[in-house]
Amino acid sequence: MTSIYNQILKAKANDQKLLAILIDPDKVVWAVLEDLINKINQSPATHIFIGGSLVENNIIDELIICLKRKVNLPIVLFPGNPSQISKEADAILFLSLISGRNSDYLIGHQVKAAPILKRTQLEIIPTGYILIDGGNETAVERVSKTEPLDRTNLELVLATAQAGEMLGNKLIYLEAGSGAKQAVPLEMIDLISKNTEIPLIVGGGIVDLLGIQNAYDSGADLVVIGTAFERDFDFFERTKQQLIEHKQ
Ligand code: 1GP
Repeated sequence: MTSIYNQILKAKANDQKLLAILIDPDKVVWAVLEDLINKINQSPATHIFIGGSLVENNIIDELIICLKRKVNLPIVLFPGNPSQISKEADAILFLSLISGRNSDYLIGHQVKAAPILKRTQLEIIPTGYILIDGGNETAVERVSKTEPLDRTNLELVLATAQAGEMLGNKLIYLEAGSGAKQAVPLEMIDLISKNTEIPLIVGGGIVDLLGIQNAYDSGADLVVIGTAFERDFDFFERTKQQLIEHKQ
């Protein structure tokens, strides 16, 4: 079986853009799970990401088992901490919060996670995770107790992404934070994508298909949509018209 990372590399090489729907297990309303699954199946999503900054309940395994029964997309963990590891998923973004200087999120949680991951078959994808100021305090900032990078300091963000690549990360994730007021600036996406080789994930505060398209056009290889889809399962349908009008 081709690994998920190899599929991402192949998509990048062929300029096929990818889209992940992020599901926060804490926010799943089980009564509407069928509806959620149907809408995912009708959406352009290529991946499902599972995770959240807190995830206080213990339902990740159950949720993934339910999703796998009915959705034929790779399920990738996007964990806030080692308690969010599930052997039921296909892969894990093994994140290092390289924009911050909190050692727990740079190496501490990873040390705790390593022996747990060794007992699973999960594909491990080392990911340099960079938090950018999105105009409001987001859960990542609060929970990780790290400062996001200034959205106007392109030089620092680029150096951080390049250091992440040199450290051997296989992906860079530019994150404005879930529910960010402002998404990652397009010029930042453009700069990082042109000056790093590894695939670029962009997420946080993207609220319509036009935002997704703009991120792709600027160089994002994979865009993550969380809040907008969580609030409205018809998100993709609803914003399609707007995109069509924009393109005319
Ligand atoms: C958060 O990048 C993701 O980690 C998605 O953000 O919830 O704002 O879409 P949103």
